[in-house]
Amino acid sequence: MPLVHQTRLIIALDLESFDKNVKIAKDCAQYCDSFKISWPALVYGFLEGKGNLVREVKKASGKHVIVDWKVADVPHTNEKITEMAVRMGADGLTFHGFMGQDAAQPVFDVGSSHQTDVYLVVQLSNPGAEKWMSPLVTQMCEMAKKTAANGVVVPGARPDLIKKVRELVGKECHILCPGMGAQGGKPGDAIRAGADFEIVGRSVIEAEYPPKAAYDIAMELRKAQGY
Ligand code: 3DU
Repeated sequence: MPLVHQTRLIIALDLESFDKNVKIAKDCAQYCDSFKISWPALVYGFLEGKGNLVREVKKASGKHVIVDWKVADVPHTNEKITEMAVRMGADGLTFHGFMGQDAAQPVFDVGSSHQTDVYLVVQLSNPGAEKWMSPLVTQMCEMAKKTAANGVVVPGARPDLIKKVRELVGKECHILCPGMGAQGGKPGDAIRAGADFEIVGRSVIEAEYPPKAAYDIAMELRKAQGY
């Protein structure tokens, strides 16, 4: 299933409960374009003996699901990890480019042969990433462009960086931005700076009523597009 622009919101299902993550997916599906599942959420599901959270979220919501594994290993291991994401039912997978083209290539190859989107993490949104990852931004964008990655992940509270990345990757490559809400980014600001999607976790999943929180953010994203 492709990631399409509708609400522009991606919800990060990071709760430590399989059932709660699935319930949020069901209740919030109409207000977002995709759900993102991190390592901890997926592992909690297995520890709880509940099985494959990716499939359950897809079943409950009918939405695109991204597995946020931020793959960063040697080539043959990256190939196996990507195959596992495909078998779990992922529509998208995140990975790092800093381990080089040879290690990134199997992620692209396996992903594209199964219509699973691959999203290259250009820079993480924590302050420490500035030191280690910002010197590589241009090279990471070049790699994303050369290998036709479906998208890149860029800090949402950095409009200057979003604009720079857009210039480097072009219009076809999706820009996905975490760091909105709980990490300080104001919902809508990343879209205004040229991003395609904003990723929001705690501001939705820890809200008293998650569908209302998701609806409110989706409305902010509409405003940011000038509607
Ligand atoms: O801060 P929030 O609760 O809105 O969650 C953000 C999610 O996005 C969370 O799953 C985190 O692991 C992920 N993420 C970042 O926060 C920053 C990145 O650069 C990449 C992913």
